[in-house]
Parts: sequence; structure tokens; C-alpha cells
Amino acid sequence: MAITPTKKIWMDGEFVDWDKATVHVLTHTLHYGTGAFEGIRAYKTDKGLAIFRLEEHTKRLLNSCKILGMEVKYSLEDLVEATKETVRINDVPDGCYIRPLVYLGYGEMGVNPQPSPVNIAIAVWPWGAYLGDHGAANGVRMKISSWSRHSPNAMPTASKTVGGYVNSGLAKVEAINAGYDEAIMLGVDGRVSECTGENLFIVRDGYLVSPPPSEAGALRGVTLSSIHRIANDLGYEVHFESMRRDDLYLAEEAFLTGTAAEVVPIASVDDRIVGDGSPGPITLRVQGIYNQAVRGQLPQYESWLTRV
Ligand code: PPE
Repeated sequence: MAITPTKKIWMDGEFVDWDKATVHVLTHTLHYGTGAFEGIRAYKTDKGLAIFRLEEHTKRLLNSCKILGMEVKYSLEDLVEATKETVRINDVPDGCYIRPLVYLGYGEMGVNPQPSPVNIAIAVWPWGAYLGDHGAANGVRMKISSWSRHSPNAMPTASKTVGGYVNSGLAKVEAINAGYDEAIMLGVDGRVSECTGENLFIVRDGYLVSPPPSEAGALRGVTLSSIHRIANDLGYEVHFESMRRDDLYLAEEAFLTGTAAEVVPIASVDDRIVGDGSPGPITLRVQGIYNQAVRGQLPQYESWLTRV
């Protein structure tokens, strides 16, 4: 997905022109993958731009760094402020995607990440529907990947680790090349984990089911937790249960959740049609509420928004 440049990128406390926001080719993270990132969205609301669940995302960024043993010299409050400032300074009236990145900079080579400087950048740009407008409206075609999700003892799955996305990239390419929209990955034990950049839910017997994040080696999604709350508020039970691929094949409804993707119905899994192939009623209800909540249209979810 092509990037539309904005004006400035925050780099270690300073705003740098978009075109000048570059790093040396011997930047440690570029070679060895130790780094962490976040994906956040700011939406247009009646009262100006609002960032969705900024604190939760920033906290997860710091937690990712903690897991990787990277010491960040900025506090949660500093990074929250820097993110707001970056959105403010760039001209994005219709909202934007926000990408904070903590990376190991230039100065040391060799696998040991410890001696390298810890740098941070925050960039924003307008980003449309991650899996396409057609997918968000009509559902996407999923393929179970032949690539397993990381085993949590090989790669910490609670951290949004830069290098961890090689696994996602392999699965994504395999799915796209086979004619699908997105991949679902199973853990090494064959249980359903998550998608390349999204969590997933199914509907079974009228309640929502999602794999338990730690056990399934899935990221603890901020969108997932938002959907959990929205579903409960609508009167639907949410269960975290491990599932196998046949649970996906037999789901009454299924959808995926992520900051970039938002809430996207799943039309089929390995060519088995989910439900009648069109977005199910529960999926449409939670998707509708989510789309309103992020845009500040529902007072009960106002605490999720940070006005900029
Ligand atoms: N699992 C993975 C592996 C993942 O990368 C994401 C977010 C999620 C689940 C959902 O988490 P949350 O956004 O907190 O609900 N993926 C980000 C990266 C997308 C990209 O291509 O880059 C995102 O959605 O911002």
C-alpha cells in the first residue's frame, strides 16, 4: 500500500522533514530485526481529530521494548505527547495512521543488541481500508497458511517485534499468490493463532469466540479488546477458547480485527463459505458500533479517544 507523505516525522525529540527522515544503512535493526513498533489510528470526529486508544498502544510499545530488553529514554507521557504533537503538526484533517517505531541505531554491529543506541521515530500518513473497501464491506477470502505462527519460545508473540513480521510477510505472500486476501496462521501445535496483522473472532452458537492470546501466540490486540467490550455491551458473550481449523470452517460468522484493518468480515476460509458468504448480523453490528466509536459518535466510548 503506497504511502502518502506528510510533512514531518518525530525523531528522538525533533521534527524532521519527511524526506530527510533517513537512517544509516548500518542501522542495527535493519540487519538483525530487534525493534518494536505500533500501529495506531486517528479519526476525524465532530470535535476535530481524535486518536483511538493512544495510551493502550503506547503502553504496548513500551511493553514490547521491555520484552526485547530495549531501554527507552522516554516515558509513557512523553510518547503520548509526542504522538499528539506529530498528528497536530501534520496536515491530516481526515485522520491518519500513526507508526511509532523503536529501533536500534547506528554505531555497533554484531548480533548483541545491547550496545546499540535506542532510537524512536513517529510517523503519520493517511491510510485507507487496509484490506480494501470491498473486503471491509463484503468480506475477505482467507487461506490457512502453511507457515506456522511463531512458537512463543522462539519469538515473543506479545511484542510487536520488527523481525517477527518476516513470519507474517511469508504467510501474506503465500495467501496473495494463491489468490486469497489474507492468511490465518496456526501455531506449531495446530491451534488457530491470528492473521498476519489482525486477530480473529468466530461466532458459534450465537456467542463470539477468539483464541486465547498467550496460549495461541497471538498479539493482545487493542481492537480485539475494544470488540470484546462492544460485544458485551450489545449483550453477546465473548469466550477465549482454543480452536482448530475445522472450527473456522464451521463458524456461523467470522471476522478479523486490527488497527489498520479495523473490523473486516471473513467471507470464506480455504474456500469453505462462512455462513451464507455475506457478513453476518453480529459481525455487522460490532463493525458498525466500532466504526462509530472510533469517530467519537458514541458517548459511552469517549474515554477511548484522545483529542489532539
Ligand atoms: N496481530 C498482529 C500480528 C498484528 O500485527 C496486529 C496489528 C494485530 C494482531 C491487531 O492488533 P491491534 O491493532 O492492537 O488491534 N497490526 C498492525 C500492523 C499492520 C501493518 O501492516 O503494519 C496494525 O494493524 O496497525
